[in-house]
Amino acid sequence: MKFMILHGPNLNLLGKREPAIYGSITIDDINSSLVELAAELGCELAFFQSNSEGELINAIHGSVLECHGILINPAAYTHTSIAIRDALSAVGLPVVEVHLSNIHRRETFRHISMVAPVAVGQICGFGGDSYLLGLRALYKYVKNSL
Ligand code: CA2
Repeated sequence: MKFMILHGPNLNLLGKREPAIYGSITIDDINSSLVELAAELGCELAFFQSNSEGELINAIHGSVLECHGILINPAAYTHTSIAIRDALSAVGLPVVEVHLSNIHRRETFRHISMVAPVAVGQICGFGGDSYLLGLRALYKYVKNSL
């Protein structure tokens, strides 16, 4: 089993800017912890981060050839991108949406997710652990549907 891990815009800055909001964890720390978990579960991962909506959409399209599911933190595109939602819906792979922060406790514009209706589920508010919980959930979901 292989899963695509997608990180949206500005997540490359994690741990380098605004630690008061997003903590000191970096995207490399998150990816390393996912690699460890994947070894425990016995699955493979592919990683992609982009600040560009189109590049994220191309990565979603590419996932269908080699992946069984997508774990995505669409970052600010969560709240705006019908194009990313349409791409996820079009490829038809199971999707788990994750966020470091609890988007429902923040500004009202973050309460809406374009992606959630096409995802199996959403995990938010647990910092870097949101990704680990999300991978476990996605792995189990796919395993149960094979
Ligand atoms: O909590 C999350 O994971 C978010 O997806 C993060 C997004 C935000 O727009 C979403 O509402 C919730 C922002 C990612 C920006 O990351 C930064 C990291 C360091 C410094 C500045 C931004």
